[in-house]
Amino acid sequence: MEVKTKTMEETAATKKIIDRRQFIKALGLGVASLGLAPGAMPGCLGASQPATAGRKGNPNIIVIMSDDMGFSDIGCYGGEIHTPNLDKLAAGGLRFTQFYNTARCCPTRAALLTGLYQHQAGIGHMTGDSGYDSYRGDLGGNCVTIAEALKQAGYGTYMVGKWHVTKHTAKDGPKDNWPLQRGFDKFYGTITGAGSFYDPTTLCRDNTYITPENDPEYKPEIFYYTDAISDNAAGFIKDHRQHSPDRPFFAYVAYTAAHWPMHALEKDIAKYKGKYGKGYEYYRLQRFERTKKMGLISKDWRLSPQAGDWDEVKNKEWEARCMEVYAAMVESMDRGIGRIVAELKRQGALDNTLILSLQDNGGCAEGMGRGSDVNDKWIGAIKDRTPMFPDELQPQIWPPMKTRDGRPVRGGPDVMPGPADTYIGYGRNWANVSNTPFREYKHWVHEGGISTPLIAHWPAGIKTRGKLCHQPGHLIDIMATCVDVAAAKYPAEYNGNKITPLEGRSLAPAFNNKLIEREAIYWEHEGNRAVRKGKWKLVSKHPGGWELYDMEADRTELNNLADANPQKVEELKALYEAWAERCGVQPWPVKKPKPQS
Ligand SMILES: [Ca+2]
Repeated sequence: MEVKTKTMEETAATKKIIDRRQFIKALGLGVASLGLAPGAMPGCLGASQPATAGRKGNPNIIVIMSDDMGFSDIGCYGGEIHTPNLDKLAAGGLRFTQFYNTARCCPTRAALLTGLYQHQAGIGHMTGDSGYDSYRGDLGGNCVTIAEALKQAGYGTYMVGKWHVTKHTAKDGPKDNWPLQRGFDKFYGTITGAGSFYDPTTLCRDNTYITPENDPEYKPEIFYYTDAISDNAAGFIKDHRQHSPDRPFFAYVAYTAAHWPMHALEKDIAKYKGKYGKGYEYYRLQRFERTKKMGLISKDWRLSPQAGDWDEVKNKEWEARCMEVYAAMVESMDRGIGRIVAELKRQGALDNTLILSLQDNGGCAEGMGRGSDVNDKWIGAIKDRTPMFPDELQPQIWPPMKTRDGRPVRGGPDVMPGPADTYIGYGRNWANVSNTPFREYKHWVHEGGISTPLIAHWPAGIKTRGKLCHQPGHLIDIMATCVDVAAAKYPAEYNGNKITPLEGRSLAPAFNNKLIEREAIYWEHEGNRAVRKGKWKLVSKHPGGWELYDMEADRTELNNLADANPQKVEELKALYEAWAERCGVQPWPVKKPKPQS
């Protein structure tokens, strides 16, 4: 029997929503009456309807994030990869052209989940502890996650996929910073940052480590992590409807596609066979032209320098195969997103669900598994080649490791990527294609490292179809947006801890053709630094000096104006330094503090 009694939290949340509506009504300020004429704000084209038009109740919110993908990979951002489901969300929603992440997995997740810059949230670098509160490698007690904030407003909260914001991954270690202890009602996914798609290490349901073979709740014919994420996300949304039909939900779906290793099912790779034989430059030029034509970038910007010469690639079949598998990984994810959307449609909930889809950093130039000597180290290290027991956890993030049926995992240019016994990255030159038209990669804070698509789809809240928003935004805005549209409260105190004030700005005004007011956006990762204020960006690649770019004239960062405009350099540098001091950024490489005597 369905339990109809509302919890105290729900009742309080409902009261707050009613209070807020009555307040708005009393002021005669229906959000509609605040609407500007279309195009009134040059930053955001075409949105003409209020964010709350036609809404009944607060929306469900789904944040979908993928891993290690470039600005122009998906179809609706100029890519040749088949992503019909994301394209459909874009066609029915709003695409941001200048949305930013932090250039790396852990800091992006920390900033997204908390609405703070990553250093403020305790993840100044990755999950190592450098001895400072801003570099604990663990979410701090001074921040709340979106789940913790929305739970207070009566939301069901679910997480599926990659967590990667805690240093504690031991089976019996502390779990204070695992999803269930940070506000999520249910969790299916991985605690750490990478692994085999056929046997992900730290695979977990709620607080318990599991394997692809011993999970009674998910028994697919073939285990493939991307499918597992999609299916479990759709399952949580289905269960939520069944058990809590009167409450909205928040779901955070963090795919590991298309992070290395290049792992995809053969039937999906087959579709791309021979598709990348024309080499890097051909696809970069195609993407460059399409992104211009689609209005995602200015026609005046020049294309960033080409990495890699296809004519000089020795093993073209292998090199092309790396990108074929990458494309298959992205398409598998897109198909899974289609299954999540189908579940919302089945419930009649798509209309009042805000879906935000983005990427955690730019295309990845790391050379994982690409050396011709990797197998010398990998294969011989696997002495025990017996199959693993169903309950036996995969201990390895990367090789040396074995498959569940006991085969050593291999790499290098003699091994075609895709199957479970391979572990290979797609390399710098394809990452350069992924990041078209921008410079640099994951790790760096030039535009190629930090630029991500952001699709916002919410029929009841965003009435324009297929428009572009050119206002800059950053991950820290996701929490602010969630709190705003959910009529939740970002707390000043939580669990007895004082909470650092929210850094981000709600994106909801952009849904309504209004300006998102902010002073500046900041980046620091591994000594790579940047600040963006209006059209100006000051950026430095560690250990180099400052470069200054006019992002309206030159977002591909090819014309350094630092010498021509030293005054602007000084102004932005002062802003950056004040921010770095305020957020606890340490000089790179971070040196552990001296012990107190
Ligand atoms: Ca990543």
